[in-house]
Amino acid sequence: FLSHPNQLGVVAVGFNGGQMKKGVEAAPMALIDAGLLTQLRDDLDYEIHHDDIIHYYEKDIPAEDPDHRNMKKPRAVSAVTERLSSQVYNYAKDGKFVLTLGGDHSIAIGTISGTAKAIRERLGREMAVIWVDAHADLNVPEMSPSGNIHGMPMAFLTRLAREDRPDIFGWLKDEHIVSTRKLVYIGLRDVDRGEKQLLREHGIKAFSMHDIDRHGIGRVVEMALAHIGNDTPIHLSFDVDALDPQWAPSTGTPVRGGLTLREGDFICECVHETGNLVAMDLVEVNPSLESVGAAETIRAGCSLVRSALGDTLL
Ligand code: 5AB
Ligand code: MN
Ligand code: MN
Ligand code: MN
Repeated sequence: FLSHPNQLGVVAVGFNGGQMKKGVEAAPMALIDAGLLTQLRDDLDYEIHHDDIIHYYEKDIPAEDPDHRNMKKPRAVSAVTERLSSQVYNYAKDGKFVLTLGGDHSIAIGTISGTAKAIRERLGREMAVIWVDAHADLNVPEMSPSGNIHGMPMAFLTRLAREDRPDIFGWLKDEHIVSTRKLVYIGLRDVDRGEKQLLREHGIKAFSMHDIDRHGIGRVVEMALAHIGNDTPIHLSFDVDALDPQWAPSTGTPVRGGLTLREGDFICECVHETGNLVAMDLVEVNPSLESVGAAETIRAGCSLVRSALGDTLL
């Protein structure tokens, strides 16, 4: 599905407004300083397209941003993700792979809407999303326990949540939307009541840590990919908190009992092997939390991205 499989558009998003903890905006810089892009170029032979800017979107962030429908900083998140959506779209419409380094997970509203639109226009197809996370990030604003938008992106992207105000996600149009049938979760273990109900009601495919314990990661990934079908473009959105805090302690909402780094890498490798991956997000790395674990979390993040881009041994 890529016209230029070895060309990589990179967007570095230093945004933290989808949640309350400072530090996640420093992740793209930390990942790049750790050598991620150099590795992708020198070891995996990608041609990197990057403006060499970490985008903080200062100009897009309004001074006044009162809560709306229980959402915190709704105008800031909306404005930033709207800009990000067109940045991602511009790479994806050329048939380049798009790698986005976050940032908190609210930025997926921008990345996924951008690729979904480009894939529709370029290929006339609906894209699938594989969401690897401890959380479902499917809260409709009114039912969110925190009001933090990083817990809501999939609700807006599937239209389970809707808002018509143009300055608060009203810019999301039909071409940006992902079908609940084309969404698959892996790694869930901390899902809110309302989210569980939505998963059931809409028959959304979800593989929890329980499923992984029962079937093993190999079988779970096989079932996830079978659900999507083998001729569908895939956007992989990877929240580093899917990994167990043992491998990724430096993240805003850690939950014990998660994936090993090897299981995370394995998911990425298998998705790469389909040949259908068109975009990836790596989000929620927060280098300022758990100073001891920051380097390890960054290394884990780099490993996941390399795996998704084809770094297999043989
Ligand atoms: B993350 C929680 N469900 O809505 C909420 O890290 C946590 O992007 C959301 O997955 C975690 O606040 C968002 C309790
Ligand atoms: Mn999460
Ligand atoms: Mn998340
Ligand atoms: Mn988190």
